Formats: sequence, structure tokens, C-alpha cells
Amino acid sequence: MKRKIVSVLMCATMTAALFAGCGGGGDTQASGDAAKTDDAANDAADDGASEAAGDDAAADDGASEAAGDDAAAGGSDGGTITIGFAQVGHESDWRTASTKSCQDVFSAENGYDLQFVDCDNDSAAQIEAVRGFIQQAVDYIIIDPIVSTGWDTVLTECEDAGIPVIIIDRTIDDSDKYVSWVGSNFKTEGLAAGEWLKAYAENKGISEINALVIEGSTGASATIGRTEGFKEIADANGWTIVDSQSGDFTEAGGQEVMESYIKSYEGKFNVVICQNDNEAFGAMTAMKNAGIEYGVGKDVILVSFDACTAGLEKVMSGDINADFECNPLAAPDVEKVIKQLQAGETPEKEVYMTEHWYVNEDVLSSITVNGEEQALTVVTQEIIDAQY
Ligand code: GZL
Repeated sequence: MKRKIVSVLMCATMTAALFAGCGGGGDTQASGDAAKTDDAANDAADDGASEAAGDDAAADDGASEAAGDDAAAGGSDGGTITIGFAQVGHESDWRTASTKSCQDVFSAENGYDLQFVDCDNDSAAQIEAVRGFIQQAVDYIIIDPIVSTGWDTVLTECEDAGIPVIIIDRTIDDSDKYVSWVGSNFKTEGLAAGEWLKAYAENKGISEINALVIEGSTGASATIGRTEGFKEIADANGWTIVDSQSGDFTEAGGQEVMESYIKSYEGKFNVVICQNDNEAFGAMTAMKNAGIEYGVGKDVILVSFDACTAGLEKVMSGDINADFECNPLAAPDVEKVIKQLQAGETPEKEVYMTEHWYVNEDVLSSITVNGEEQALTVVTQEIIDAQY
């Protein structure tokens, strides 16, 4: 645990007040309020306070020294590296895989103490969870930002505390006060879905596209990018986007939005774009209940994103025509960033994940996205067995 020099007793008082609503201390799920803390975390604050009272004079030097030694701090003596991880929530199969990836890599056996907070899709709780990590004086903070704005203040607090921040998956648009971001290009995913649909429609002799979009969580960069990318191709080809509403990346949300769409637009759409697999599962239930046929060779083309195992099973069965992968397994790349920092090296600011575009039929071998040819992969059982 990084030894932190806090400057005045007053800070200790603030720390105690903050602890009333900050995250930290093992696995925690944030409620509507900020995540609850445990005694261990409060003890750490008390230790910090008593040390601060004793070391006031050295505080400024100590703080600058701690900041200057950032690269060597945390586990430099071969000890445990403490990581605070503020995760979006638990809304989808993708999220489950993302959480497991971090818990598998940042395990006690591998020399880490992972303080995990499930922020339950609550942006305010996520900010408080990060503040809780600062109070705990963790060595590193990992954030998967629920939304892409509202981050600069708390990232400045992390910077002032000398704690390096690594962003995974979704992006932050209003601050660059983090060491690295590890994730996917969401606009490229949206463009790929559009380019595939264009080539597929041409191959199948479908001249008119009337698409319904079930968006992900409002304000999430994954939603913004996928929506933007697909719309760019739709506009370029004169397609109609009949409606576009958020299903919040959940199965229940996908079903609810699709049921509403069927009431309003039955018979007026031939494509449904779901911005993750769980929404697609919900949309399938709604269409099945309404007697609407979807998938390969059916009335409605169904497109999804994420390509989780269950999603790929639906691609292989023909229920989903195409599934654009978003790789959740960022933790190994995050660990590389941490190891570079431990060694005093400078990591890349952006690290992109490897992804595939999965389809049911082999009628197309590739598509061209942003001028670059990209292969299409027909789903097999072997691929499913190896998926996250
Ligand atoms: C995308 C990720 C999204 C997934 C959803 O990188 O943030 O959030 O597409 C998840 O499944 O809920």
C-alpha cells in the first residue's frame, strides 16, 4: 500500500467524513448512495491522520517525493500492489467477462490486492468510489467510466494524490489526466456493422433498409461511437433509421424497447440493430412473442455487438445475422501498463484490443471499414468454445 503523506489534521477530518460514503475495502457494490466502506479502510484513514499530525513539517516534501517516485511506488519492495477498480456495473455478459478478467489477473496469488467496486451504472457512486480509493491511498486506480464526461475534477484529485489512473473500455472525453486507456474503437464497430449490412443487403438483393436501433446506455462512449458509426453508413446509403432508443445494455431494456417498437412500427422495419448481445436477447423475445421472424433467411435482419459466448451461439443458430465483437479482456494489457510504470517506463496512451466481426453465413469474406479490408468470421463451435 503506498505510504501517503497527508498534510494537516483537517484532512484527516475530511477523510473520516468522506469515508462515510466512499468505496473501497474489498468487493463492494455501490448502492444508490456511494459505496459503503469497511473498518479496514477507516483504519487506514486514521493511520494516515496520526502520521500526518506527526509529519506535518515533512508533508510537502513527502508528497512531492511520493509523486516523484510514483513509478517506483507501490510494490517497489516486491510487496503487494493495491489496485482500486471502479467497474460500470453488472448489466451484461460482457461486463461479467470484463470483471472476471480483472479479478483473474489482479489476484492475491499474482501479488495484487484488488479493491473492486461495482458502481451499478451510477455515475455519482463511481466518482465516490474513486475518491474512496484516493483515501485508501491505493497504488493504482482502474476506471471503466459509465459516462464519458464529468471526470476532470476527480482525475485531478488522483493526480494530486500521485495515484496513476488507467482507463479501460469506455472513454473519457473531458480529461486526459490518466496514464493509459485500454479498449476498443466503438465508432469502428458501428461503421463495421453498417458496411456489413450494406454488402449483405446487396448480396441478398435487399434494396430498402428500414432500421430500428436499440442503443446502449445513454452517455456511454460505446453507445455514442456505435450509434455514430452506423448512422454514418446509413446516411451515406439513404437508409431510414426508423427509431433509436436506449435499452441500457440490458436484456430487459432490449425487450422493453422492442415491444414498444413493435407497437409503433410493426411491418415498417426490416433490420434491428442492438448495441449489445443482452439487448438482442430481449429483442428476440419481444419479436418471438409478436410472431415476427428474425435472423438468417427471415423477415428481419438482426445485428448485435459484443459477441459474447451466448451471442455467438445465436449467430451460429441463425437467430443473429452478424455480431461485432467488443473484447472485454483488457486486464492483461492493463497489467503490462502497470509493469511499465513499476519499471519507470512510459506506457502508450492508447492500447487497442483485437476484435473480430462474426457472421452466420459465408456469403461475404470481408468488408472494408475506413478504407481497410477486414475479414468476416463464420462462427463455429470451436470459436464458441474459446470465446469469453
Ligand atoms: C463496451 C461496453 C459495453 C458493452 C455492453 O465496451 O462498455 O457495456 O457493449 C456493456 O455489453 O454493458
